[in-house]
This record gives sequence, C-alpha cells and structure tokens, in this order.
Amino acid sequence: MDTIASPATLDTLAQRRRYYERIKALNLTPLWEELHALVPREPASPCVPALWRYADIKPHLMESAELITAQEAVRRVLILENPGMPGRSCITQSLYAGLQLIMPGEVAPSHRHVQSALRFIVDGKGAYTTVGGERTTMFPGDFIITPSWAWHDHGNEGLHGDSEPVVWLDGLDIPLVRFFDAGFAENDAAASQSVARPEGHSHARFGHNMVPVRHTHTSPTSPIFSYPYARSREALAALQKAEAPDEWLGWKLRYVNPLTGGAPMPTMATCLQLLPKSFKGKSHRATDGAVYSVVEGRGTAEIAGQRFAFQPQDTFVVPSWAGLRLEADDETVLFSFSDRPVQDAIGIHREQFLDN
Ligand code: GTQ
Repeated sequence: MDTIASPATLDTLAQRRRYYERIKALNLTPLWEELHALVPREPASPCVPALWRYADIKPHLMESAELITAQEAVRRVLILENPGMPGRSCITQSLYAGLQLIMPGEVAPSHRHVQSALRFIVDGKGAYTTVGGERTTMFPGDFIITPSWAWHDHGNEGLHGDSEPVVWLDGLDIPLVRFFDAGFAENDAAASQSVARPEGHSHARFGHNMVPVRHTHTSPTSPIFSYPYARSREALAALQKAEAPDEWLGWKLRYVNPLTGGAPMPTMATCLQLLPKSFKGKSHRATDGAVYSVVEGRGTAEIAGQRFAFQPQDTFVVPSWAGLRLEADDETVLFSFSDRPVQDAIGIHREQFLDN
C-alpha cells in the first residue's frame, strides 16, 4: 500500500484556503497546518544566545539614577531583554532578568508579589534587602531570594558610614506567572517594612545543617534567604583541592533548600561553578535555558556554535537545547539560574553531555 501522501493539486490548495477562511469565523483553525510547529521534533526556541557586557551597561545604569529615583521607579532596573523576543521583557521564554541599581541613601519601597525573585550581587556592597521582617546585607557574589508573596524592600545605607552604588542581577519567574495569568501584587503601607528579627536569624536557624525542632515549614521556598558568596566560594575551593573537575561543568554545585534538598525556590534553580585556569569544557545541552553571571575570571562561552568572550560582571543567556561549551582563560566562577525545578516537577527535563 502506498503510504506516501500525494502532493495536493493547486485546486485543492485553493479549496483548503477558502475552507480555512470559512471556519475562521467560528474561531476554528486546522491543526495540520501547525502540527510541526506545535509539536516540534526538538526544542526550537525563539530565544537566542546573547551576552551583556557590564562595562557597556554600567554607564547607562548610572545615568538612569540621574533621571529617576528608586522611590519613584519603585524598582530602578534595566531589563535584559532577549534579542530574539523584543518587547516581551524576558531573557528566556520562562525567565526575566534585569540589573537593579540602588544609590546610597535610596529606598526601593516595600511591596509583595506572586512572582519569586532572586538577587545576585554584581557590583558594590553594603546595600540591604529586607524579606519578611529580616534584613540581609549584600556583598558581591551573594545569592539572595525573595519568596513568592513575601514583603520586600531594598535600601543602601552603606557599611561603616561608607556607601557606594550597588547593582545586582534580578532573576524572576515573571514570564511563567504571566503564562498562568496568576499574578497578584500589593504595595506596603510603609516604604520600609519594620525589622522584626536580627540579621542572621534565618541563618542561625537553618544555615548549619540543623533546623529548629519545633518548626513546621509550609512554604515551598527555602527558609534561608541569603547564601553568602564567601561560603559558596570556600566550598568550591575545597572541591578544587579534593577532586578532578567534571569534563563538562568543572566543579558545579547547586544551591539547596536545606529542608528539602531541592531548589531554593519552586520555579528557579541556581548553581555556582568553578572552572580551572585553561579549562576547555566539553559541550552539553539541556531543556532548561539558563542565565549566567560571571563572578571571577575571563573566558569564552560557545553557545550553539557562537563564541562569546566574557569577563567579570557580564551576563549571558543559553537558550533551551543550545549546546554550551565553556572555556576559561583564568580561574573562573559562574553563577547561573534556570527554570529546571518546574521542568522536573512536570517530568520533561532532558539533558545531554556530548563527547566533543
Ligand atoms: O525587586 O521586587 O527586576 O518586583 C522586577 C520586579 C525586581 C523587585 C525586578 C520586581 C523587582
């Protein structure tokens, strides 16, 4: 039996077009014209590889402080918009990223929203964020989270009377929440929420591989909301002395919710990795597109065959299923985040470690 479809004649094609026009009035559209795009053989993301050089961005970010205060802007952020998806305020289909600036003496007023947020400190120190009544002071390389629906405000009073502009990378699940049309937000009555507990309280309770005995945690988000760089970096340095680097990833650790061992937030996974000097990694790809922030070192990210030279404070994005090969000229530390917990929850995550 002949199973190969014979090509439609021009007459049939014209008939089909007229038919499509008629059913359009009933809000109907034929699957067979869309099937390949709707159910692709493999991911075909509109997200493209891109790198944002901090040296190029910083002057513009500083200029924004002359145009608008953090108070008026609510959050003074330059969105890192994927060039493949202009106008959509996202860096991948599921993730939002931006660089937020807070000048000495400023306050970004307290609000809360359904969207979960992460902060990765890129430049400057001594700003703080208050999350649910507890403050944490920011230092470069710190990873800080704001759980869904937690009140949060940011400020910059400096350290020991010495304050400087502070910039961090914001990562939010804004596109995911928009996809579900499940977003709510409210402003707090006061610009700065009152501080209810001393700094370090959460860390004392949950940050030492111990947890309070009489505690029942109901949130899907980690009770630790600051993961200081000093500690994460120390772990990587100890690994470097103790074991050989992975051929694809170097030494790569993921941040965990100490109560579950899972990701710190239900929608975003975060990692910190160390690449030795002169590392030439093998290529890998995964269905979770990822955003990288360079903490230390210079090197090259080869993404889907395109080469991007990076240096400290740069941000780059790896689209879903794009091959990534990392090369390091110096000893290099990279922070990254992705939507992997969501893909794991629905059982669709795939990754490949390629032999080249
Ligand atoms: O700090 O609360 O980059 O609400 C975008 C939305 C930061 C924040 C962003 C936000 C925030």
